[in-house]
Amino acid sequence: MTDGQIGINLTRHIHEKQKQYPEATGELTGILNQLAFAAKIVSREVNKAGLVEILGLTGEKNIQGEQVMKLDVFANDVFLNILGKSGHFCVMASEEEEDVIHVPEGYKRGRYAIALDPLDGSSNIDVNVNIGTIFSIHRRVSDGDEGCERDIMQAGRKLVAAGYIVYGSSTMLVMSTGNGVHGFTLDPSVGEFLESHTNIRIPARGKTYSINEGNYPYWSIGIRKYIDHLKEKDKESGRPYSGRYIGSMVADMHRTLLKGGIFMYPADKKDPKKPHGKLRLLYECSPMAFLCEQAGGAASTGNGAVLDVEPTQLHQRVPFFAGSMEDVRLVEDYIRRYDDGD
Ligand code: P6P
Repeated sequence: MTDGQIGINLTRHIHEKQKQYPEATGELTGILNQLAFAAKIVSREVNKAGLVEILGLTGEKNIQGEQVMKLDVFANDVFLNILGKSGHFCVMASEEEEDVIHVPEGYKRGRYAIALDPLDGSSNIDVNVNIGTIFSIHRRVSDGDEGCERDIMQAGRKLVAAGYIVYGSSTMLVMSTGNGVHGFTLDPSVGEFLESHTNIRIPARGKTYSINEGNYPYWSIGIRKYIDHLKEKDKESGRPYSGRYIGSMVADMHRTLLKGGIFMYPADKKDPKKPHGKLRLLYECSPMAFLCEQAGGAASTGNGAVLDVEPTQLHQRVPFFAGSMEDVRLVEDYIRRYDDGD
């Protein structure tokens, strides 16, 4: 971009895209702008977290039983307040809240429902590792005054929009409304998200794998054999792959979207309370799967597409394998060959 030439901001990008899709409503523009507004506020706090007391733990635990960092609480409050009063949503869901959240009294109930992980990877906050917000947006399906859980509990295949904000060396919003995946980088000097990554495409095959190897003893045979396969030397197929694991899903998935490879959180036998792995379907796996497929990649539970899973519980977890199409297909083959019937 030459000096003086202002990049396309989020609003203009969505407006341009909507020209191609007359059925799209102007409402998506409003929704994404509200998300961007909340993201700017959270970004400001995340970027100064190292300087102020906000880093401390609240001493409370969220419904997942995880220690809640103060920024978690702050991000949850900011997003739910701004989105709840935006007039776009009939109901909301958050990783930090046990039940769905209704729109405050006196505010319009809108035509959409949103599920959020307000600050994913928060255990990394105090070591200055990238963290992020993940969101998924469905059209309302219920009727009557209040929205309800049914509006949130829809298969990812029906998503209207999804994306994440990654708070790192820069703050980026990466999203899709079903017309490809696009990235916008926050320019703090003008307070705008400017288009920086147009039509992100995941390479068909990658060179890295991303998984918590500490869980190796608890994986199925198929997963262990697949990971062992990636470590074998084979020049022709570009193996051994390099391992890259940050432990913050948004950061690991951001790298996978841009560079290719495969990110995995399989089911494991480590915690009987989490037989399907650690990642949640509605506000982690579904939105990331939507982005992967929109970018030409794939996202699987190991036995089928994540986007085809019909949700049964608000905070349900699913095994997750996502990234380059060929890499995801290969891990599915290993699961079919060694684990089917498990
Ligand atoms: P583990 C962060 O707590 C998170 O939910 C994801 O962001 C991340 O991918 C995963 O958990 C890391 O889990 O068990 O490897 O520490």
